[in-house]
Amino acid sequence: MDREQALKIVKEQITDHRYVHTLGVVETAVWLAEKYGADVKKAELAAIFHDYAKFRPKQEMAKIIKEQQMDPRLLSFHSELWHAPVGAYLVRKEAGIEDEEVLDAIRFHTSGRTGMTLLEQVVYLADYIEPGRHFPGVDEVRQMAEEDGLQAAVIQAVKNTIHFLMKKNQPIFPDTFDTYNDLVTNKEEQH
Ligand code: DGI
Ligand code: FE
Ligand code: FE
Repeated sequence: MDREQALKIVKEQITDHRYVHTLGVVETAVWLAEKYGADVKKAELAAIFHDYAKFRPKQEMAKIIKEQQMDPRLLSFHSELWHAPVGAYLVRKEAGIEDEEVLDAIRFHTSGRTGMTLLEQVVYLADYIEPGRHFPGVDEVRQMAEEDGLQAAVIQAVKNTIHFLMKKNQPIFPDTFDTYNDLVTNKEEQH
């Protein structure tokens, strides 16, 4: 599927504000993919579709999580986490995207996971640092993405997310902690 076709499909699913965010993620994901040697076309496609399910009713998402036997723990955590795995499912079903690497980058764009691929890290980080994001710490992560390597920047982004959630007394989804532990543990081995 080409870029224009994909953007047209996504535009119908999300608000104008979220569409502008999506364009920012696309631009950033392409830049990161080029810089760090990920597949640029896959990064572009995953970025275009990453928030596809963001505005689906919670009930519909919960039903899909149960019926498709996704991680049942999702249902006891914040519904903000649901649009990522549900998005991967719906993007295959409704937009016909079959590439497993692209679907995994969508599936894990909110929580991350252990053993994140280069492509998954690119999309995760692009979502965090796209130009429309304005929150404390984002400039530091942007600079790290420029200078310190992909993995160092992803670690900082996960760390900030955990801090942010803890400050709000929100529970942390286990995959989010697992992502942090895994990346910190493997820091020396990967680049
Ligand atoms: O969809 P976006 O807003 O572009 O970004 P996202 O997919 O990274 O979702 C961010 C939201 O997900 C944000 O409100 C925080 C929430 N979130 C991320 N990780 C966790 C989480 N919420 C909980 N409760 N636990 C997590 O581990
Ligand atoms: Fe998202
Ligand atoms: Fe997003």
